[in-house]
Parts: sequence; structure tokens; C-alpha cells
Amino acid sequence: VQGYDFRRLQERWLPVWDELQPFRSGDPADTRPRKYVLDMFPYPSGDLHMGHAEAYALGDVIARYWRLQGFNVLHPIGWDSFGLPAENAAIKRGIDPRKWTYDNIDQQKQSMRRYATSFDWDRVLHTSDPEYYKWNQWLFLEMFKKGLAYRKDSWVNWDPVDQTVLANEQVLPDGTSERSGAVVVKRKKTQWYLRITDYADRLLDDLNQLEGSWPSKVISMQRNWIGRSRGADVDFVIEGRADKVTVFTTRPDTLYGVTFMVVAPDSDLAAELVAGADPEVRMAFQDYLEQVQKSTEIERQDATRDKTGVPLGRFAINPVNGERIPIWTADYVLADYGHGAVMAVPAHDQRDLDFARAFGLPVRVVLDTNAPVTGAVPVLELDENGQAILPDELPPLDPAATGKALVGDGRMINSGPLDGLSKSNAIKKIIEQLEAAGTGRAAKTYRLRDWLISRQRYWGTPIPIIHGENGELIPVPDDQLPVLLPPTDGLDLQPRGQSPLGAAEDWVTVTNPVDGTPARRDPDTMDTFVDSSWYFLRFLSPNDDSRAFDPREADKWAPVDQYVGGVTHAILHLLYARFITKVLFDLGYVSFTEPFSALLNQGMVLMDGSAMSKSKGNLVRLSDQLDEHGVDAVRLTMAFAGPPEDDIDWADVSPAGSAKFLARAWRLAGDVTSSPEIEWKTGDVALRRQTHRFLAEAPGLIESFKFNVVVARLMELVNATRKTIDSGPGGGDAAVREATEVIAVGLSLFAPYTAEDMWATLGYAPSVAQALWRKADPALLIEESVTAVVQVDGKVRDRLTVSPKIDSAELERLARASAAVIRSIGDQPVTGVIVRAPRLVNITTR
Ligand code: ANZ
Repeated sequence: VQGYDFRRLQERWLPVWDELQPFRSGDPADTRPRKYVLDMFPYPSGDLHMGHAEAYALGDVIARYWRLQGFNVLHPIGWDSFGLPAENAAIKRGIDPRKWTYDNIDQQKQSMRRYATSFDWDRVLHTSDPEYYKWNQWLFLEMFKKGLAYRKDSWVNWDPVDQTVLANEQVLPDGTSERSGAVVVKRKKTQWYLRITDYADRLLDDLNQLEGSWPSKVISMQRNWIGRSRGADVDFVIEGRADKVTVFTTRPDTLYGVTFMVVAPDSDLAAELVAGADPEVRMAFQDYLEQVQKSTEIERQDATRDKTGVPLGRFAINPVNGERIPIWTADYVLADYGHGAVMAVPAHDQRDLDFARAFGLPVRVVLDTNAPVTGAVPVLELDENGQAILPDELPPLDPAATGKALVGDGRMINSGPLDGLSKSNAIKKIIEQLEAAGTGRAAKTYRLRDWLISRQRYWGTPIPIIHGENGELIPVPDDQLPVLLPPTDGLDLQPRGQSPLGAAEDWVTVTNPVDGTPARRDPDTMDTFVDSSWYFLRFLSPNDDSRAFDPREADKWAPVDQYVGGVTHAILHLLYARFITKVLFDLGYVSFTEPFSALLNQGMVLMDGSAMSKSKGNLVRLSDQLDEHGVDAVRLTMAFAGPPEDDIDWADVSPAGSAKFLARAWRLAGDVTSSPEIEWKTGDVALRRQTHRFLAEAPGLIESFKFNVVVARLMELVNATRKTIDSGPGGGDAAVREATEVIAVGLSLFAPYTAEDMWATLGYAPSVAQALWRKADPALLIEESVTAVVQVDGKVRDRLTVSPKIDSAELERLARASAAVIRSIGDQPVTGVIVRAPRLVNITTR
């Protein structure tokens, strides 16, 4: 007999699976219940790496598991194949981004096949195929027609290295581009946006449905990103201006403490207000604005920075008390949050206080934070003379002196009709009064901004809009979709801040489809996050050239039952996919509002405690690992390393150990000498019990993602089976066959080649992937018991009913606790105890 040789197994079974295609999911006659298990699709940057290997191994456990449970499982794969890396590689090497992209896709496809991921290869898609991006364009136009895609002139994040704009989500907390690492600057540009802010409340509220089936960390990251604040909008009359200026505040209760107003220096309002001011004021403002534009968003939001700003020489009127307050501009107020202007309450807001102290502006306390809020009379202790002991002196209510804003709760003071109220009651009351007076209203604001989707780069979906001579925006007619990317010949792809498509004269020059006048195509391409926001729907009918997806297929399969991927996508991709799903729901194309019912985030594969990278020289190449240990050992190692959410340090795991275990398991099949017709019930009961315990427990473990525990149980079962063959009833016993079959099926989740080979050796036709998970026999799950005899000085004093697995210590404890035993020992000293678990305890007293 040949030994375990993973190469032989891989060569033997891959062609068989190619022939059999056991993972097709599209048979219309298939009546099994359905599950949609989706792995985040890869970006085709070179060959697969260890991170892919982990993600796809874990996703595959889930897909294969549901198949064994009798489900028709949709487990598709495709490529997120537009994007900057392809374009940058193309520029560097002077080749077409298409070639780089599709060569990499071919390589990854081959690697995935060899990696034995159970994908339905009939459903492959690439987002850079015209057959795919046509539907991106369709989706964009659907949104354009509904006013959900619009153009706006505003300050955008500009990546000076990649020479393109970025969505807020693509700027890291340190103010650098997530892609190029460059410090992002602000530029004013007219760009395309998707109105995700219209969906802010739903995106937030629907997170409640996902509680428990999405990682709580991802849910809270989404919540923070959307960042809903509740409060009020308050309108201030501006002297010399027709329209009022509205500010958003979370603290309308402090309106009587407003002593100035601050507008964002880079807001249109600031420019407008300063326009009518004295020349010195205008000059000072210009200088200040220039200085501000050099700083990053992060610097601006850094609360510890010294406050800077200039007065605009204009005044506002406080709607509640008619007070005239100066208007300043300062960079701690952001142009694109709330209304870009704040009512400053230095006594109760730290930023406002720092600013007021820096510029000598008045501070007025309107909430006595020393006053008790509950209204209860404090109970005072008495001293020996019966005098009340007064509490330590309360801190002074003097933020101007202390430099500390009073942010706690208390009782309103200096606030006219609000005096005496607590903060929350004052908020309620003042909102009522503002609403009655028409000078304010309850309001919410969000951190979430509209999604900027224009990119000034080549390798993406062309925006299907034609610009008329008079600036009209005309959707490309449906029958002219897709707007194909022109060939790269003669185009300069070097990033220069303008889309390279603008230079493709033949391509941009078109006639206006409405009136035949000369017109130009929009030269920008879409953010590739548009592509990935709905790809899970395209998998349902990937070859349908009449629509983006078939709604009947969506009814059958969607939403995705289990989504698997990296936590790096916790905000961007998931938020956009949730948004687009809600848009498609509103447009009547789908009947659900959340795309991914459950989410599993796998950890990262590290090396020696840190992320792997070429520059650090700690890169472990997947292909080397596969060559050395085989596909199954690598996959098993990924599953066995620990809980899937945890990072795996490749230095701490042992693919060689996994391979050894697989060889042990595989040899069992060759040692089974019975035929498939043998009667199970004739088998060794102890082994059968263990087999059935595994059958009963593994499903719950898999469904709660405890894959590592399942592998550990399989190892125990392999050991027990080996013992039964070598030193028990032998390889002909029915229990040995039963256990080995269950091991093969269980292993098919983690090590498909080994499992398939065992299955064949056991006398079955491929594929083990099409086997069904056997039901555990309840009779074999009942814990059996044995009788333990307790002797004292050679005489039987008690009989105990115990588990056959009881250990000696526990058995001795039970024996010594027996009333009969205690009685017979009396007060004699115990001189010896012999325990033979689980059958005998012998106590001597002489
Ligand atoms: C008056 C006030 C008094 C405020 C007080 C706070 C405390 P969150 O919770 O983050 O939503 N604000 C409003 N628009 C702003 C902008 N564009 N840039 C910077 N700050 C802005 O913060 C809301 C509060 O932040 C608002 O409530 C406003 O200051 C300020 F004791 O109004 B508040």
C-alpha cells in the first residue's frame, strides 16, 4: 500500500471534481432548502496570499457544512477587478491594465481551484467586464433619475500622490490616504455624490436587526461612522442680511449663555459675511483662510491645539433674549458638519471656552452644576454638638477663571423661563418655545457625509452622463449602455488631476442625445466601492444580459445568509452595500432591506506577531506552504489555529502537525475491512458512543464558528478508532467503519482531498461533499454508568453508580463521602486507599 501523499491525492481528485462540478447551485429542479454563503471577493493583485487562504478556508467550512445538512448552497466567487493598483501597475510597466488584471485573475482562479474551495464556477463575475459594469451604470442612472446621484461643488479630499479625490471613508484617522499613504489635502471641485445621508436613520436603526448575527464591533463602528446627534436647529437673525443663519446645537438649553457665534472659515457663509466688512477684516480673514487650508482635518479636530480665529465684523441676534453677539470665524468649526456654524456657549463647552479665553470674549454660566438634579433633600451628618456637618465647599461656578467648562447636569440659572429646570427638561421646554416662535426646531445631524463617487482615473466604470453645451446633465440612453472604456492606446494614464478619459477625444466627443448638438461625456470613473456594493446580487443571475439581476432569483436566495470577510471592510464596503440594498428596495427591485443576515470577520495571518509584508521580510508565501504541506494541511491549520476572529501567528502553528494528523486519519480508511453493508449496531459500543457524540455536537460547534473545537474532536475520534483497530475489536468491527465514515465526512469540511480519498477507499463514489450529515442515534448519547465497589478492609461496604469516565480523585471523594463507608471506618485512622477507576475503591485502616 502506498503511504499518505498529498500530491497524489491532489492530482487524483482535482480532475474528478472538475468533471463532477459538485458545487453547482443553479438547477431549477433542485428542491432542497437554500443557503447563500458568500466570501468577500478578492482584488486581483498577484497570486493568492495567506490572508486569502485563511478567509476562503473558513468560508468553505460553512458552505460545505450546509451542503452536508441537505441545503442547496450558493457559494460563488468573482473578482473586484477595477481599481488603482491595476492602473498603477500598468503605468509602471507600460502595459494595459486589462492584461495585468486578467492575468492575475487567471492565476488566482487556478490557485483557488487547487485550494479546493467549493465555489460554483458557473457564476464567476469580474467587475471590470463590460457585462458587469453596464449594470453599475444602470444603477447610477436609476439613482440619478431619483435625485440620489447629484453633482455638487465642494471641498473634497484630494490625494496628491494618486491625483484623485477620495471619499471621507478612504481617509485614515491620521489624515492620510488609505491607498497611497499621502497626506490628504482639500480641494474645491465639482463632483458626483450619492445621497447616502438620506438613508442615515435607516442605516442606523436597521443595525438593531443585525445585533447578535454581526460582530458587535462592526455594528458599533457603523454606528459611530453614521454618528447621529440629537438636538435643535436655532435660527439667528444676522444684522444686514436678509436670511437668518441656522446653527445646530445639542444643547439648546444653554441658549441664554450664548456670547458669540463662530462660522467655519471655509464655508460659503464665512465668505459671504466677510464680503461686506472693512478691508482690514477682509485681509485678516484671507490670511486666516489660507493658513487653515494647509491644515488637515485631524489637526482641526485636535482639541488640545491652541485656538485660532478672526472676527468677521458682523453681529447676530440671539432669538431668545435679543442680545447682539459678535460673529467670529475659527477652524474648530467644520464647514461640513451641522450647518457649518455654532452658537458658542463658553461656560458649558470646552472648545468655546478655550476660544473665549484666548480672545477675551464673555463667559456666562446658565446651568448651576452644583445644584442637585434629583430634587431630594441631602441627608446631613451631625457632629457631637448636634450641628450639621456641611459638605466640603463646592467648586466655584467660574469657568472663565478655572478654564474648565461646566459640562455636568444641574439647575438652569440666568435663563429666564428656564430657571430651575434640569438640563433635559430645559432642552424639552426651549425646543417647544423655539418651535412656537418659529425660530428653531428639534433636529438631528450626522457625521455621515454623502458618498463622493467620482474618480479622476482610467480603470473604473465610466459615469454614464453626457454634458450638454449649456451644462445640462443628460443620462446616456439605456440602449447605449454600457458606455465602454476606450482602449488605452494613446492615452496618458499618469495621474495629473484630470481624468485620462478626458483626453480620449473620439470617446468624449458625442452628440447630445436630446437635440443632436455637440456634447461631451463625463470623463470621470466611479469609485470601485460602487462595484462591490451590489455584486452579491449579480451572482444570482450573472449571465443575464437583460437586467442587473433576476428578482425571482433574489427572492429565492437573498439576502446572503452568511457573509465572510475581513474586518478591514467593517465600515466602507458594508455601509455602501447596506445603502444600495435599501435604495434597490425603495426602487422595488428587492424585497429585503439588509444584504447580509450574518457576518463573520476572520482575523489576520501574522508572522512573529506582526502583519506580513515584503518590506519587513516576514512574508510567508502561500504557494510555498502548499508545496511543502499540501492544501489540506494548510486549510486544516487555518481552521485549527483558534477562533476564526482571532489572528493566526503562522510562527505558532504547525502545518506539519496537521499533515501528520491527516495521514493518521487517512490510514484508518485502509484498515477498515468490513463492507459498507455491515450492520452498525453490531459494532463496539464505546466507539459508537464517541462517534455519535461527535455527530450530535459538531453541528452546534460549526454554527457558532468553533471550527477549532470540531477539529480537536475529530482528532480524538481518530485516536479512539485507531485504538479500536489496534488493541480492540479490530478493523472488521462495524464501529470502526462507522467512525471512519463519520471522520471522512467531518474532514470534508477542512481537508477535502484527504476526505475524498478516504471516501473512495471506504467503497463510495465521489463526492463526499455530496454526502449527508448523519443523525446521531439518541440511544447512544445517553451517558452509560458502571457500578463501583467500595471496600473497607476487604469487606464490601457500598456500591456507587458512576460514569465510566470518572477519574480516580473523584471516585475516591465519592467513596469517602458514603455514609456506609464513614460508619465502617469509625474513628480508626485510614492507612491506605487504592483506587481503580471506575470499578473499585479499597480503603484500609490497619
Ligand atoms: C452649543 C453648545 C453648548 C454645544 C454646549 C455643545 C455644548 P456633536 O455632539 O458632535 O454632534 N457644533 C455644531 N456644528 C459644528 C461644526 N460644524 N463644527 C464644530 N462644532 C459644531 O456636537 C454638536 C455640538 O458641536 C453642537 O452643540 C455645537 O456646539 C457644536 F454646552 O452648541 B453645541
